[in-house]
Amino acid sequence: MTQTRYSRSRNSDTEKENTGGGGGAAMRVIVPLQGVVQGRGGLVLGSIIPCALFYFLQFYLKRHRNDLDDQNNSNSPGLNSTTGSASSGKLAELPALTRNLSRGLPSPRSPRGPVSVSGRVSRIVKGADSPYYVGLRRVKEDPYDELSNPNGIIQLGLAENKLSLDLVKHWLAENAEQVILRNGKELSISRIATYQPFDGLMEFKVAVAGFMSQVTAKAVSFDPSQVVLTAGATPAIEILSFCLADVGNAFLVPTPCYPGYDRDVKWRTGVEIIHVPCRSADDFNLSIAALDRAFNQAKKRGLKVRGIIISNPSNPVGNLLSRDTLYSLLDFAREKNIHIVSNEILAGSTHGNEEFVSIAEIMDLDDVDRKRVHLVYGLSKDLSLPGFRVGVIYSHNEEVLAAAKKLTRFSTISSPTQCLLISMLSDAKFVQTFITINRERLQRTYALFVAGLKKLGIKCIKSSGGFYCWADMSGLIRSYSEKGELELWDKLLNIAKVNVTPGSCCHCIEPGWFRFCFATLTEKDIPIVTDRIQKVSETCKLN
Ligand SMILES: *[C@@H]1O[C@H](CO)[C@@H](O)[C@H](O)[C@H]1NC(C)=O
Ligand SMILES: *[C@@H]1O[C@H](CO)[C@@H](O)[C@H](O)[C@H]1NC(C)=O
Ligand SMILES: *[C@@H]1O[C@H](CO)[C@@H](O)[C@H](O)[C@H]1NC(C)=O
Ligand SMILES: CC(=O)N[C@H]1CO[C@H](CO)[C@@H](O)[C@@H]1O
Repeated sequence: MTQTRYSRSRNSDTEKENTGGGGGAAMRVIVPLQGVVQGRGGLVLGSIIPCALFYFLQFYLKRHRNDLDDQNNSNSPGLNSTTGSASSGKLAELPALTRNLSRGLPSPRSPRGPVSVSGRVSRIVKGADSPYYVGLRRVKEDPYDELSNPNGIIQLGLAENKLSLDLVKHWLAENAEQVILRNGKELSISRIATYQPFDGLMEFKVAVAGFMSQVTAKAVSFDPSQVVLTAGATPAIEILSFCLADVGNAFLVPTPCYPGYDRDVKWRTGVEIIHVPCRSADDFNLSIAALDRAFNQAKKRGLKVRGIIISNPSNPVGNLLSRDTLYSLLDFAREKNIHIVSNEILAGSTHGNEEFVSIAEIMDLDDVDRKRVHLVYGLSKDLSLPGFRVGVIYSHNEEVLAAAKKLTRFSTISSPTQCLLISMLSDAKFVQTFITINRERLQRTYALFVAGLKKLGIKCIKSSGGFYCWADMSGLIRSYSEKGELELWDKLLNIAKVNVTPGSCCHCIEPGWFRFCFATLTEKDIPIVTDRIQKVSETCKLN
């Protein structure tokens, strides 16, 4: 079975090579020959033309072979087609032989120059130089540890929740072995070692949908049949941008935004992002007027806007979208006939007194517009399991769901992971305890951290959800510009040894804002962080 499949896919690969590029010539020769075999077409079509074509093909290849041997052969115009048809077409045995011989001979040719990779690759590699990624790398090289590396860098740049890892660890210690190895009494090898649906086991979808309802305080009942599971929220966002927009189309993204959208939305899909600035004067609240302006400007530039991507609770600011704002947003999307992607990965990590409203709740009330609203979720934040790679697409758009299911072939969650988490999420007592305790801890750490910054004269926007303080440090920058902001970031990283995310990485247009992720800290760490920041802030004030 496996072998048949393997050889079949090999064949189809070969077919692809043949039809693409230089192989086309050989294919065109073969097609008239079929006419003879099938009794269609006359003698001329069937044999003379192909023979003539075949002859000229060989003649052409030989000529170019000789030319190439004489000349510099890198990037010479004839090279691509020569290589293509000689290596792929079965008819071109003769040129292939010649090549083999000439290659065997030692020749004093100049080297062919560096091997080149795709243009996409260089764009991606350059992207890794943003301060967001530089900071993360620096922490990896020199991570702070109270005992073994007290002068190391403290991580405040990564949106990871370590406050409640002990709860997860405890559950795993008690249950993991039982679940994986002896599901019931016997080892369920057929469930974990064989192919399973790529978009997730139905039982896991049921468990995840139940968890999503629980974090929204049962305000929404999520339907497991509208769920597609992915290996983390990153592919969920990518799949949605792939499904909703074509190359060169754009999404509106209110800023400051999650620094990873540039990667998730753009890299592989070729989709663009239009940033829509929110302002400190509005507490960085979403403004429909600003969205409207951005939409119209894009239209003038000939860019097709296919949707808007929001984060709720917002990352990095931590504010929640009110019910009214969600209705206005839906009106806006309806008027412009675009989609809404709502990233609600922090839905269960709210820690203020404000009510969190999922867009799914609004969507439930309106049958017509369900098809334009898509939700992204995951277990990386709300269950502190980023290493398990569980992401969710929730949509009522059947076309999007059908395509997304096919695309999960590239980002499937492993079966052992799913089996383990089915058990964890079905443990109602654990889930309830986790959500409650985790919220309390987030609330406490947030309050302590904000108070610590306040003592240094650094103010944060009021946050009700997520792991971040969005702090105004514009009073500490030397020039009111991105340059000034990055100078301060550099001092914080290299002198204070704390890694934070500068606002420019979140595409904030006002310089001097920084994202501090406090959920990576223990209570003991907080005074250490504020002491370190204070030293830098004093030198800034002196200058
Ligand atoms: C081959 O390349 C070298 C250096 O790249 C150049 O100096 C020379 O003129 C080239 N010869 C031909 C025939 O193109
Ligand atoms: C040959 O390949 C190079 C690099 O991939 C490309 O720029 C060039 O257009 C190709 N030439 C032909 C004749 O296909
Ligand atoms: C921002 O939105 C929140 C929640 O809707 C609201 O309480 C607050 O007053 C708004 N801030 C400004 C400056 O409009
Ligand atoms: C016919 C011929 O020369 N074949 C050679 C092709 O190249 C391989 C590997 O370099 C040789 O092993 C063959 O002898």
